[in-house]
Amino acid sequence: MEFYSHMIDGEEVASLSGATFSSFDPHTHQDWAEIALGDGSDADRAVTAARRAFDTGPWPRMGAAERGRILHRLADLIEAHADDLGMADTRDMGKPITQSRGNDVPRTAANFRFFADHARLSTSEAYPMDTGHHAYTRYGPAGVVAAIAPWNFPMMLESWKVAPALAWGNTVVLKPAEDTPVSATLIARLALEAGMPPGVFNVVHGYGPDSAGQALTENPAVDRITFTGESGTGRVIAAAGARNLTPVSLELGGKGANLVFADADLDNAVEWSIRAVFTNSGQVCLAGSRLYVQREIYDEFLARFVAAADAMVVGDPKDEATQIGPLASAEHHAKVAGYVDTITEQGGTLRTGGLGEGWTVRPTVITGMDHKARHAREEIFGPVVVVIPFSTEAEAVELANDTTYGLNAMLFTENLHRAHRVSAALRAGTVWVNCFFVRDLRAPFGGAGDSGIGREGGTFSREFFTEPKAVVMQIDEAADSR
Ligand code: TXE
Repeated sequence: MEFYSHMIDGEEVASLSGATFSSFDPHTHQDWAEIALGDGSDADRAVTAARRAFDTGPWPRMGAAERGRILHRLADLIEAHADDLGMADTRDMGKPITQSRGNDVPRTAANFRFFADHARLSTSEAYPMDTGHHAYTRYGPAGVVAAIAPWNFPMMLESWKVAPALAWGNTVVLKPAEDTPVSATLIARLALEAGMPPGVFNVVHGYGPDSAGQALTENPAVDRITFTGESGTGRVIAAAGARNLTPVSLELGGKGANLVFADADLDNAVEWSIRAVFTNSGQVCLAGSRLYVQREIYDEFLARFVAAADAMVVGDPKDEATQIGPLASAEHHAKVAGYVDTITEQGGTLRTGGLGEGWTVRPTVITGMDHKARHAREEIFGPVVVVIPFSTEAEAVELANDTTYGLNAMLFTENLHRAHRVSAALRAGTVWVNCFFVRDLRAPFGGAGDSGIGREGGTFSREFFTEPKAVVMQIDEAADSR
């Protein structure tokens, strides 16, 4: 088994305690990598390195163009190592290789490229004053950023945090999820190779509570905490941030509503609705796991949807033909299996799917269930969808908004007016019309309610990862100094 250590101050180091843990392959059910198990002392060591690199090192001072060149070199290296990186996430969490290598690797590289260019090309506001003064905004780096990541899109979600933080001149300590540690160490190695100075991008491995994750959120030398994960964990992290008055950005769970209107292009609606809920075996905060279909087309849509779900290939995630791999861990499989086992008890009918071999769950379609049932309200985070009919547009919007989450929604219609009207009425951070998962990295990303606090992406990331400063200058000597 290969050993993957922390990356602290440009060095691959073991934990101070010498402790390790294993990463488990959810398809083979075997340990496949040994990882340094960090605790508070390792997290503190990484924060000290990041602090020093920020306070005295070249990174915050070299300017966005030079940082951008290094980040583009890192993106080149990520693309060149697509096979290793893709396989690391596939072995760590069971994501089909075509998705990790074919989607997550290019999107990781794209995150570094986008934020490198965004920081370099960014403008700031000027405020001409009629008092003989001139004011403008300077966006300086915030300092040391703690990034705490989940396991469902390991390298992609890590880069979504790390790339803007670095592009704006911050230094970073990343704690990847304990289920998916390997790709973070691989990318930290590539960052050094790309020319990033030591201490700028640190990785510390470990668990959350009473471990490296919690220590990062409590360290007063951390200036920003960015977290993606479960809503309950987000509350704990927000409370830790509040104690030090450290700003937090939280991207939490979701229970995406997908509204299919009778005037939709059915082929398109079926294709995207399948992707919306079964991509990454449903382990997606954005999953369209509540599917509301207008009564006029309900039977026809359902028949096509079930047939498409049935046709999906479930199996070994290393096989190029596989569309659905195992769920990420034994614990997570047990959670999802708990929902599958209680479909009838909750008043539902299983139309297709159910538990598969090993830790797989076949694309599972439920009908007949009330909108208030647990399966239709709670984030299952597996390939499980509840299909519910609706009659009117107003009813569809009411059902969609009847949730504590507010991350995203999808709607399918060929009626332009309806598309805009319903998009405006939905309580969600992102609304996709006639598509799913398409991202413009300039657009805000995040959610309302239990789905989080704040937005990231483009200037929204700039707001979070910088400390904006107002500079007011007297430009007219005779200025009235009111
Ligand atoms: O998430 P956690 P878990 C949902 C999904 C899943 C459930 C639990 O439903 O079944 O959450 O998954 C770190 N201080 N999502 O347990 O606990 C932890 O080490 C600091 C939705 O994996 O939120 C890991 O790095 N850090 C989600 C990260 O937080 C802490 C994606 C996520 O772990 C911490 C993943 C603490 N006190 C799961 N506690 C989404 N929104 O996409 C934990 N961590």
